[in-house]
Amino acid sequence: MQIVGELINASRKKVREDIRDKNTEKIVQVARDQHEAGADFIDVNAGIFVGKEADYVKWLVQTVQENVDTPCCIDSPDPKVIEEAVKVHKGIPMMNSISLESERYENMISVVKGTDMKIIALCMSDEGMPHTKDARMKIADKLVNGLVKNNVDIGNIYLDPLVQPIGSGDTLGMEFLNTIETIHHEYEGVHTICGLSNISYGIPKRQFANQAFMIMAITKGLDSAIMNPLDKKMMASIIVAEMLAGKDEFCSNYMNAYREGLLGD
Ligand code: THG
Repeated sequence: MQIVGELINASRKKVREDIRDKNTEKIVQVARDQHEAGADFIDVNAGIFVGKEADYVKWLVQTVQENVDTPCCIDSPDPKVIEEAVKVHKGIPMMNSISLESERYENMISVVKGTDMKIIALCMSDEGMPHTKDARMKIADKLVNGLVKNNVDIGNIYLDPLVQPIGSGDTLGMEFLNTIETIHHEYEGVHTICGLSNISYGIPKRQFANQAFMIMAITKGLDSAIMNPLDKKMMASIIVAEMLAGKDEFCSNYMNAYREGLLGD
């Protein structure tokens, strides 16, 4: 599982002020904690600062990269913000995200075409957020074809079918999971990713639901996630589920995690 640490996001009350005040020490700590917990990318999102988003995102990219050896996942719906942040990013970033919404699509394509960036592509169009597997797959097909046509390597595409709260419809969990399975069946080499915690929005014991949903998604082939890497039970759930799904040769990750005390009591 490729893990994108989600904690540097201005929608979180805990870091909002640290971003607004450009508190280097606090931001570096959140980046370092996530890196040490196993994050492969550090998501940076300053979307709530309208008009100042590009300035904050650039500062976040530079602050993270000057102190932690991890690429960033630049999280913004605004192509200009992504373009500016990519310019200050060292090495290969992940960009979050393109979608099939026409204006966003056209502008994002010109930022990513022919590059080596890892690209999150949301299954969303001008008609809004799809609820079924079939509606998602129609969008996924156009996104994959469009990106490949613009010289993006298939292995750099991360399709995000978009998780929706189970409380708003009892079919939404399985429609999402079946989309993950079909994507891996149809497009060999494409990655899947999601912000998983949306599944539990509005219900109690959210972590419990998030962990169960992660395990279910791993059985369908989910190979990346935007999540909180400091959630130890979630990290342990991923390790055991990947072993059981046949993604851990000789159970070596599992045994290493056990020896390091990462599987809990
Ligand atoms: N797909 C993609 N990108 C995404 C998302 C997605 N980026 C943003 C988001 N969804 C994933 N990131 C976060 C970051 C923090 C939190 C949730 C998702 C979080 N939420 C608390 C909660 O929900 O209770 C609120 C915390 C607070 O208010 O302080 O921590 O789906 N491609």
